[in-house]
Amino acid sequence: MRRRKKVVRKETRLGLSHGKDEDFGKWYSEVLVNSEMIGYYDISGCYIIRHWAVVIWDIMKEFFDKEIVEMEVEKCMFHLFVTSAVLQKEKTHIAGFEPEVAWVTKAGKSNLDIDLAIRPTGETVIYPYFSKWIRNHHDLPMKVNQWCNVVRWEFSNPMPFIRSREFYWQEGHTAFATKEEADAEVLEILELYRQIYEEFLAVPVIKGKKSELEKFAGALYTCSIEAFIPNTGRGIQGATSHCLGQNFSAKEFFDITFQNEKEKKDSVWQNSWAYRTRTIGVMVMVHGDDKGLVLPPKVASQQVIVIPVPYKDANTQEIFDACAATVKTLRKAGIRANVDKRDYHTPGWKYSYWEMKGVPLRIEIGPKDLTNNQVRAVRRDNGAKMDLSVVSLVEQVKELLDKIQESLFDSAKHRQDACIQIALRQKKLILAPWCDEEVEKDVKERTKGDTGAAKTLCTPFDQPKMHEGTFYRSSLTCTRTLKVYVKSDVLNVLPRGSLQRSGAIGAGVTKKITF
Ligand code: 86X
Repeated sequence: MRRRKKVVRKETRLGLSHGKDEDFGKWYSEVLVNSEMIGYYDISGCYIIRHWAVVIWDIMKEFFDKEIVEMEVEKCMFHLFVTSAVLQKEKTHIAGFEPEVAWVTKAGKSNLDIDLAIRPTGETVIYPYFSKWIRNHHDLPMKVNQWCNVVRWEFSNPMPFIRSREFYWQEGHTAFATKEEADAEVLEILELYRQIYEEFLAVPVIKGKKSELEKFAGALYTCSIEAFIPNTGRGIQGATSHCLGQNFSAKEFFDITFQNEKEKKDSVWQNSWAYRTRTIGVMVMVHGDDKGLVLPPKVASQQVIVIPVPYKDANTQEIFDACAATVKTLRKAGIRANVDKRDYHTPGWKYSYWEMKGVPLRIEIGPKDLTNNQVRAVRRDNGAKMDLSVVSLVEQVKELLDKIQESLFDSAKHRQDACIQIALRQKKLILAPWCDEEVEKDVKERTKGDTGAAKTLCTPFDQPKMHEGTFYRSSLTCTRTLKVYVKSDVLNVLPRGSLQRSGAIGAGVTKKITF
């Protein structure tokens, strides 16, 4: 592997000691801590989410809340605790999750009469009340959403935002009279999730449907959006939107029934959907660099940081006044701008500090800029420098912020597309013809190991064209012939993971694709 210099700058001591391509895991946690997004806590898998990250979360939340209000989703706040009796109601659907449930068993020194689980997800907390509140078709649709924290005591290695034992999310739970309404909502919500990733976080995603094997066991079907982390070469689930069908509303589970228009009793059709603070982690992983965070302007807590650059003989007060005026002008135009007035740090130190924190645009104001009625702007994403005239500052800054947002997305999209191949090579997303569940299981089984198994992510709704008669062959050397043949026009995207190590997936596949 390529050796790289430490990026610690001598005069500032603010750099990172791990490069992104050198040790991705260490780079990631260092960036999060140094940029003041998270703090480590004394419980493994738990992290303090600090202001710099909370603001990003709030911006996404504001967008999402507004959109779901349009869809007439109501707000709610259900309880943190579930009794084991109620949790058991979902037994068949949550089988396999039990080891992750955290319990409260004591108050002070005395044992509780009944143990209380801390919600790992809201179904069991919410659906008994759906059962009570829904009586006839006038009560439908019923749509609720809550923003809350949940606890899942995961044992695989924790990672801030990506896999933590306590995390924040929104969970939406809805009930309809018909399957058609539920189907439509699944996609509507999925589109909002795409917008959050692509338009806010500038992270390209693939929308699609999970395989039977990878869907939520309680769902009729699960749709998801999948992102890609080039450094690990792995796909990551970005958010899910499930159609639960009538699985939970059935009599033997939560018994959520209504009188339909013909006065007949019927079970409701349900959906549930969620996205979590993982979104922030994915954004950091995709855009960050060796100088630290790179924030897309739309979610950046500060979009512009103004830095005074006083010179020995220059009029310092005048420079500070110009900085304050600049911030005022920008803020008036709705741009999140601030000035770093600290007089105990050099401008150079401040540059590194705000680069670490990922602020999209830096504006420097020195004596020469005052004379020329201009400011110096420096882009965080590509380091480009330019002089902006004070006269049209707002327009130019807005335009620059839009450009940064766009080019972050474009570059991430470019990197992702370059990694989608109909081949199984190095840290790639695999776009491969789908065979059947037997093969899906086989791939997962044979690739399991420390880097995680290659599992199908989703069937993308957008399907590339494949012509009748196309033959699918692996580009790998064949060591074992699989029973793979393509039965349908369905293509799945597989993360690369450890395929290379096992090296034989898809080998010798020569059957014809039938449409
Ligand atoms: C699955 C399914 C679903 C509502 C969503 O993905 C959207 C929002 N929930 C969640 N799931 C569990 O049901 C689950 C249950 C227990 Cl008991 C657990 F410990 C962990 C779980 N993880 C996921």
